[in-house]
Amino acid sequence: MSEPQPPAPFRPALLVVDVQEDFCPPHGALAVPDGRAVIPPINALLALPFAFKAATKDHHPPHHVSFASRHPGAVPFVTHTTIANPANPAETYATRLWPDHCVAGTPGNVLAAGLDAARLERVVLKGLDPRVEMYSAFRSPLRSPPLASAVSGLAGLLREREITDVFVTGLAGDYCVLYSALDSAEEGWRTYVVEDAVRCVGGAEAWESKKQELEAKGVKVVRADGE
Ligand code: VGL
Ligand code: ZN
Repeated sequence: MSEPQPPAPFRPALLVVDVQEDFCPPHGALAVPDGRAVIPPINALLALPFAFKAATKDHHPPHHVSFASRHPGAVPFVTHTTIANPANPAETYATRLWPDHCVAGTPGNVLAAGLDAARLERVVLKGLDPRVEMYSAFRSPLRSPPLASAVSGLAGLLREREITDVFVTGLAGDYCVLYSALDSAEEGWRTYVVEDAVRCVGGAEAWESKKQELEAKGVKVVRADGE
């Protein structure tokens, strides 16, 4: 007879990605369709006993490389540009350009009104380096070598707290939520996206294809509303 095994550890973290005024209608500079609808389900999750609850904020300096206004002739939402790794110009990354958004110190940068922020243990900032795009809550897509300024410290916080499972919510499902969840899974955490607590820049249609990409890479898509 083998010894009874202790239960597998389950120490879940809740990650609230970029639920900021600039990503919310009606006035946000980069308002995600129906973006404010993520707030009630996220608040319900924030009331649960997760081992760690953290939010991220997109936190850009003025003239960030992802702003169309930085690139002569570029049109927000339409033009793409190629960004090179400042530490290795051979590594490049193509990215969509946006309206100026989430600039540090502006009203659009703050966590959205009504989000139960008092329950958050940490707010992790990302996108601070004016030279690099950073959708993921963990790091810039430019990785060879990774720039110190483009690694958020989130992975270390999750490891310190011995997190086993990461539940990702927030905005936008087709950008920062997507890349945060993919990096979380790649780092080895069991990773879930709570789909009723997510909205996409490209609306419901965009979510269907991103969902397939997530599931293909081992991320589970779940719901908080039990539907
Ligand atoms: C995001 C576009 C630009 C996001 C951030 O939080 O999904 N999207 N910056
Ligand atoms: Zn941004």
